[in-house]
Amino acid sequence: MSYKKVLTIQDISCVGQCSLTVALPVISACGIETCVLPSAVLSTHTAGFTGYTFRDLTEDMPAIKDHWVKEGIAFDAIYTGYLGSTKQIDYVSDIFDAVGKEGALKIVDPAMADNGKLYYGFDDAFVQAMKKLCAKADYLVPNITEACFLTDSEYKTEYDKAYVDALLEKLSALGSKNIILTGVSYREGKTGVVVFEDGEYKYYEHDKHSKGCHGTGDIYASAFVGAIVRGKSAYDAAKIAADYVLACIISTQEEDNHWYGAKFETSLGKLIEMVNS
Ligand code: PXL
Repeated sequence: MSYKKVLTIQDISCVGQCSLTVALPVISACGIETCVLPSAVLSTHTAGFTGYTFRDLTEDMPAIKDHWVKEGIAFDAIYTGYLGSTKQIDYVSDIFDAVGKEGALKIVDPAMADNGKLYYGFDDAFVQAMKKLCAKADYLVPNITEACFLTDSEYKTEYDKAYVDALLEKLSALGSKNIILTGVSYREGKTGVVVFEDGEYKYYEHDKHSKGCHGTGDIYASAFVGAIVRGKSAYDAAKIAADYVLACIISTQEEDNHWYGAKFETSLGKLIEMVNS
């Protein structure tokens, strides 16, 4: 197996099982060197906690990049998650160009919305900037809500295949090469992911657990990155990530008050097995 080096750019939420505290262990568990560029440090994530601290690291980003360029440091893949401002999106775009090896994979999780709403602190200017970053993505990993914001489409909780196909067409018109659309549910009790690769759609459906958990989008994207960088096809990586997230949700549901994140740690063994098989 060739040893790969990935850079992931997102915040550190010190407590809350999301962003870098998920990406670092999950991608490392896949046997990949995982380097980080923290975009901000928060005491907790912003979904459900109040009064959290927020240390913005935007102005550190170009200096960190310049140092890496000087040292000749480059990455096989770059994966971006939650970013705190439109300026950070511009910096990330430069980082893609400056420290990606020839043919480096760019994976963009446009982490900014869920359940029909933007996360606290995001606005239309951020959505417009994120559209531009999507153009650089080899793999774009949005949920349905993010897909709607990125394509100026109406958010629906009930829809058919024609609605999903239209979202995918519009997302690919933004310039993303391949799209993994998560949380696509066509019938009661089931959900799944659509993989749109080289103009072809494939759907992977699995059981839906009624109590959703916060942070599953970050777990999904991190596991997808781990599997795709280890050489799996987009469909296999999307399936591995879906099966892993489902295992995380099931173990989290055993406890009533674990509302702020999913217990991704206890299923890492299963992820490692799937990535190595
Ligand atoms: O899980 C996405 C995420 C990441 N980072 C921070 C967040 C959220 C979602 O709310 O608040 C700080």
